[in-house]
Amino acid sequence: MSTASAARPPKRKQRSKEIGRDAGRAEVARKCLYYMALMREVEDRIERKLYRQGKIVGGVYVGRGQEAIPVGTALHALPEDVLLPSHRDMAVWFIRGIPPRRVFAQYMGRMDGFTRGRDGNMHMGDMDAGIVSIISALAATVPVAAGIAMALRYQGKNGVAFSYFGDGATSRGDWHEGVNLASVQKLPVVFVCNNNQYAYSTPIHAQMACANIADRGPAYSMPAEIVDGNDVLAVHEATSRAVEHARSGQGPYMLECKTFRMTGHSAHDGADYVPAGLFEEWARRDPIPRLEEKMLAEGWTDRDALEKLHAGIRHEIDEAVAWAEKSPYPDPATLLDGVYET
Ligand SMILES: Cc1ncc(C[n+]2csc(CCOP(=O)(O)OP(=O)(O)O)c2C)c(N)n1
Ligand SMILES: [Mg+2]
Repeated sequence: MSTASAARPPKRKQRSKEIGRDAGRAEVARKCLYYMALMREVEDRIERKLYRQGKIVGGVYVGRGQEAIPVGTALHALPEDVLLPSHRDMAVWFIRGIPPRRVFAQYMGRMDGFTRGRDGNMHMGDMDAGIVSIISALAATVPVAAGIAMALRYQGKNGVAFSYFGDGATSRGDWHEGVNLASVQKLPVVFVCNNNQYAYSTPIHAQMACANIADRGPAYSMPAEIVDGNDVLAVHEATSRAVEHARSGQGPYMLECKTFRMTGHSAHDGADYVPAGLFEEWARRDPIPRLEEKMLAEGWTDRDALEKLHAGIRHEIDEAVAWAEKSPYPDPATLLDGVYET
């Protein structure tokens, strides 16, 4: 485009198209902010309040600082898609319509949790919402995602499987088997890696010899894209490419979302092995204030609306916790029901 034509004001039709596009981006940003802030609030309550009050019956692993990854990806999922979130992807549940109160009931071991009090943390799924339960052994869900994608194809559905995992999981054998199967069969899988640079206390350079997780993609002839995992709009945009590729029959696609775990591995881990200054450095890239700044700069929101949004979420979560605390514990006599085949 020449400088002269760039300086000319856009024609009316073009201008209204641009306004429409901007309104669309503003709407995506608002949805992203809501789900990221909701995930942060739910996990803060679990990790920093209920756990310390002794009300959580199992371990707690959160995605503080990584919210942009489940949010930016799962917002692209269609009803026929199946998602296999990992242990730092809580927003996936909310985006699929699961109310936070059920998640609180799950973590407190109550009957209204997904496992009816048989498990006290995130080993939960809901096939009605297209969410497969986490398998505790790292990477074990990756071949399952390939199998689900194969089943979707056999059934003549146009669904995509979303397979989530961390950097450490990519050094497990089953990760490679699952990715290989998806690749050779050209299965509709979007692989989403949260590269938070640590697997528990092991920094990534002590865990793998490649510089990037995406470097593993060419071994499987699979496109693999590196994304700023703290920029939710970038994750959202990259996911649209990944989903389009997978849904149109071209096979799997991997997104390596670079991020940082802004807390210990779990609620009982003080993370004193993380070099000084890294938490502060990554706090400055926190995806939530970062999106808020962007929205303010673009004129998509104002400070008042942001304050209302957070107050609304805090209120929603107060009610959800109160509801879950009223849910009963299971009757001890029934604890083995539905756990083993009798
Ligand atoms: C096969 C296996 N080994 C060890 C563990 C214990 N464990 C649970 S999470 C975790 C760290 C995983 O690191 P990564 O895959 O990078 O995910 P992140 O927790 O950083 O999101 C470990 C070692 C496990 N669940 N499964
Ligand atoms: Mg990790």
